[in-house]
Amino acid sequence: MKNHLSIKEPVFNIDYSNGEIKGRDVINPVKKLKDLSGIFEDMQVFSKLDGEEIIYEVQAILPVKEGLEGGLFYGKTTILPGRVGTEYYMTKGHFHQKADRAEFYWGIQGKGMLLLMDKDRNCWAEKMYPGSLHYIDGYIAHRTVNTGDTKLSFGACWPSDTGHNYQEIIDNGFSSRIKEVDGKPQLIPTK
Ligand code: S6P
Ligand code: ZN
Repeated sequence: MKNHLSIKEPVFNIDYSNGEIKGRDVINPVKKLKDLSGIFEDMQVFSKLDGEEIIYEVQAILPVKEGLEGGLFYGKTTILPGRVGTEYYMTKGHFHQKADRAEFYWGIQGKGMLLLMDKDRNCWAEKMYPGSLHYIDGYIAHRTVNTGDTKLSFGACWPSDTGHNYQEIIDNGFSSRIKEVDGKPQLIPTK
């Protein structure tokens, strides 16, 4: 067989200042406030806000078909700064569909918290900042929260057969929430 020697440019590039991915076939789902109904605790405040406001954006590279075993997916999430009442802007959060699949997160810009919850609904949080690195074990629900006044961006890498279980969080939520109390972020039990 003929060996085609060649040196190629990488398929993707990352801007280290904000995590932005450049390359082919990068998908870019956007979550607006209206997509996050039932996620924030204060429904009254939520209902008065502009549903068209963007809360977070994801850029993701899915090089193989979703569900295929053995591949990896890569994503960058940016959460805007803001709050619904005292609760900071955050992602929907999920367990993994194949619940034993783990994931890495790492902080890129801004500051926030990674909210984690095990199957027994015990919650804890890890601080996120540029350079923070987080191993999210299987069976652990995860949600990210922007506790700063600038954008929070973080990277993620997870197996391509992971899938996402959002329903469990829509039905039962997290047992704790990150709210601003006395001017600083605190982990508060859900009402
Ligand atoms: C995927 C990974 C992230 C999130 C993203 C948005 O396993 O955890 O890319 O999808 O941060 O959060 P969510 O909860 O809306 O999927
Ligand atoms: Zn995940």
